[in-house]
Amino acid sequence: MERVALDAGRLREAVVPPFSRLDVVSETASTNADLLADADAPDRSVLVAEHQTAGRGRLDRSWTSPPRAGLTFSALLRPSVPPSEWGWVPLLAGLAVVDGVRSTTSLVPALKWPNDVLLGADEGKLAGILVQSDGAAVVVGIGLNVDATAGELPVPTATSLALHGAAVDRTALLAAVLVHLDRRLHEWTDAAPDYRAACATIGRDVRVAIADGSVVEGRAADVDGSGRLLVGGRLVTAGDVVHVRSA
Ligand code: BT5
Repeated sequence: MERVALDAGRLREAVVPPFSRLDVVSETASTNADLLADADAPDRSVLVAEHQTAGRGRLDRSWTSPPRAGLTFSALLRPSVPPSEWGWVPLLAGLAVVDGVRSTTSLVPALKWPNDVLLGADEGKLAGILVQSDGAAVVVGIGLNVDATAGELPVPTATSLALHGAAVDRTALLAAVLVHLDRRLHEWTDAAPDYRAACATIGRDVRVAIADGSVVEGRAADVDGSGRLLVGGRLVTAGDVVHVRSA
């Protein structure tokens, strides 16, 4: 399939500033890993790859996407808010993806706490977010499926904008997501009402698998100032959420 390359010049014109620098590479292992290894990278550096050969998910999972079929990019941030509030970074990134998709298509994705963007009645995974930190900087990586066909997506739970009928210019979409990301990062926790409105997890019965092997079940009530999910009276910092469907 012939796919149009990203236009780095147009992207820079649209987002630098507010971002400090933006590079597009044709291939790398992982944009998150590259930015994390760049100790001198200024606040709001962006790295975009047309293809990742070892894209990372959370824990030891991976993110896979054919060249130019989606957007795979990372932004390095040096937040002025205390690290106790950095748990909001994935939530703000998710909101920025929703904002960017809404402004360039007629589709309205939803969020699954903490790092998934869902689309459609069957809640397919449209985008995933990976936030990593070395204590000084935070790197937020986003993988977003744009043109990918069902056969190209790695798992049946994945979906793309094209599978929902949207034909979108990836350069325009990426510029929109980045502009909204910058805006959401200025709002920080002031974005909480918008997050609650966009988040399909809040108000649902959920099962959360925590990395230590434990499972928390209950109604997801809210997120707090640190980005934690309140489930059945317990605050959860990280985990894999399943939205439990009522019978
Ligand atoms: C995530 O992890 O969803 C975070 C993905 C972050 C990817 C970006 S791309 C730019 C930056 N650089 C990186 O190296 N990573 C970031 P998690 O919640 O652990 O989900 C991973 C799971 O999603 C996999 O185990 C698959 O089941 C599924 N998956 C993999 N590729 C997918 C895709 N293209 N679309 C939908 N689901 C996918």
